[in-house]
Amino acid sequence: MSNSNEKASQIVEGKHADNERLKLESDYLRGTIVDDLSDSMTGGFTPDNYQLIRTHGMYQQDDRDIRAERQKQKLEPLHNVMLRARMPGGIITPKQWLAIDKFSHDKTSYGSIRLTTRQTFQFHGVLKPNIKLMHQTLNEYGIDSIATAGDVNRNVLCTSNPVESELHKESYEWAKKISEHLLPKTRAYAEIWLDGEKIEGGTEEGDVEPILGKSYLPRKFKTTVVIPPQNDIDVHANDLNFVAISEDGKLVGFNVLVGGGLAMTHGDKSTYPRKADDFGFVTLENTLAVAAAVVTTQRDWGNRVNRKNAKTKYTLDRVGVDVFKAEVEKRAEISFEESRPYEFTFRGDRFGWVEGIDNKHHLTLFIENGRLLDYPEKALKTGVAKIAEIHKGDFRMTANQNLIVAGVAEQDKAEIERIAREHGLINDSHSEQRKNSMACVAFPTCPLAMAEAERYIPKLVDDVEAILTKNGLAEEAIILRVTGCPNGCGRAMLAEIGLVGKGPGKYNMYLGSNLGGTRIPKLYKENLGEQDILTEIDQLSARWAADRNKDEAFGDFVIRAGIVNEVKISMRDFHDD
Ligand code: SRM
Ligand code: SF4
Repeated sequence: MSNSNEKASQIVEGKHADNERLKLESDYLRGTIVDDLSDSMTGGFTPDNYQLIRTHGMYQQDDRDIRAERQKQKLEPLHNVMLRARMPGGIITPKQWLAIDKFSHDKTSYGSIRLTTRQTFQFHGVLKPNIKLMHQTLNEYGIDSIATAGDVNRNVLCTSNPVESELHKESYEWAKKISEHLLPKTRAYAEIWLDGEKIEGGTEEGDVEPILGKSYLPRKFKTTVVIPPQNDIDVHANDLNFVAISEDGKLVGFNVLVGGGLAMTHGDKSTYPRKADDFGFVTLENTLAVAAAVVTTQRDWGNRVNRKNAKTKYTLDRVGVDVFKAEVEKRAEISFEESRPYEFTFRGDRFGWVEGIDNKHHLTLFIENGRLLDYPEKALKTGVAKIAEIHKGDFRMTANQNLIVAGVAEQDKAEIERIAREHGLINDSHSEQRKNSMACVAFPTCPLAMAEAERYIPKLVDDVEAILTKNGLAEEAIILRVTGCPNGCGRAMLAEIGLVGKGPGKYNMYLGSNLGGTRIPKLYKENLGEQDILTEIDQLSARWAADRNKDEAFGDFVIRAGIVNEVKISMRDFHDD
């Protein structure tokens, strides 16, 4: 650890945000959640517990489509919770899938499963009387939701399709190890949801939570393991990334990237999306120590006064990358070696069948916005459940909200494909544009949504497809992402065209990320309505078609053509005019 003088200079002085009080007073994330559960007068939780249940993987929500109507009837909002599971690397077995399929059907108000941009699933609309049952059902099938939200290290991502090679398998094992290592150690989750025996919290900081501490982290923290050249998990959205480096097909260690993050607040220039910085290479035996050192440095130096500037990306810009890195080396008792060469060239999923080195087959299904539901014309959710009934391998949720049916034997391929086609899970008419488009959840469940996203993008993509075809670009695709507010859950801040919700039907348009996801886009126009967006995309894509260099991607073109300036250093360039 650093000496106290050095440490003091890195700490932001001032009155701590209220979340700090509630974490500290929570007795290691217990709060009074148990009392709230037995209060049948309300469907919701008291304000402190409203925050604390996040660390157990739940958010209190209500259906915004019916909020005004209930208010008119003098009813409280129809409170329910959204659950987000912990699934490092996104792997789920058919047995587990069938259990979550049944629960979502029987016990949630929307009846859907939502695959997220962080390789897991969410249930929306679970009423209070079903919450404990939900955790117990998941637990029976080996699933939990510990630390998938709140000021902790979240679900650890890993590049999808891990059985494709030994390297994938090893990397996935590391994602699990890192997840376990950084997980809260408190028994609060087991006690509250699984009726585990009550264990007294430690008396001194560190007894119970040696890595996270009694006040946990200043803000959410996100970690990945990524296997270049694929950057499907979008490293630059994450606080801590381990880039797999191999020699002769064997994993030898990781390049460590620290300080990525995409959120901002409209009108607040102290907030911005930022790329992660390269700290250097570490060998496998030092990986967990480095993970803990980055987390504890952010724990001790992160801004606990202003939550808007509390993430690791701001800590790095405040104290300096070199100072932060030196502290990590000191705490982990290592010296980073020079980074090993690698390149990210793509981020999309590889749809259809691919064959692994183990002679097994893997089928990637495109799930629009990750929403698995039985629509009148296509029973997507039933289709996946039917596959789960006969599938002998496993499923992998991707960070692009898609689903891989993994580890299929040659003789089972035809039947799985038949079921998938019959239920609309394979649709050969889906364009490259649709497969490269993504949106966050937004309305009606997200309380922070300013504009539609998931419900808007299918029609937007229809229109963009028509525009591209008109401009002679039918075979091309632009990475297009929509988020309902500037928090950036659909990762619009790493899109070639990113639309960020500003108000109902209004979006800011950002341009200029690249195919590898290593460039932050720049604001192009503000407050565009849906028709303005199409007009802009029409004009921009026509210019791209006419003036592009051979094979030049849209995001590279808009920068070369001077349509927007390149964002090299976010703190300096993102908000300049
Ligand atoms: Fe997110 C908050 C949904 C990925 C940045 N996010 C929310 C909440 C929980 C709203 C809330 O706080 O009440 C949204 C719930 C909507 C709903 O009804 O389901 C929500 N975020 C999502 C998901 C489901 C979007 C999706 O369509 O898949 C993703 C769940 C991931 C998971 O499984 O853990 C999701 N969120 C992201 C990402 C993308 C990523 O991590 O790759 C980001 C940007 C990256 C980053 O963190 O910088 C992201 N979400 C946020 C933020 C802004 C954080 C910040 O730094 O300020 C918030 C709001 C907050 O934390 O205050 C937020
Ligand atoms: Fe909600 Fe905003 Fe995240 Fe979309 S980006 S899910 S609107 S918080």
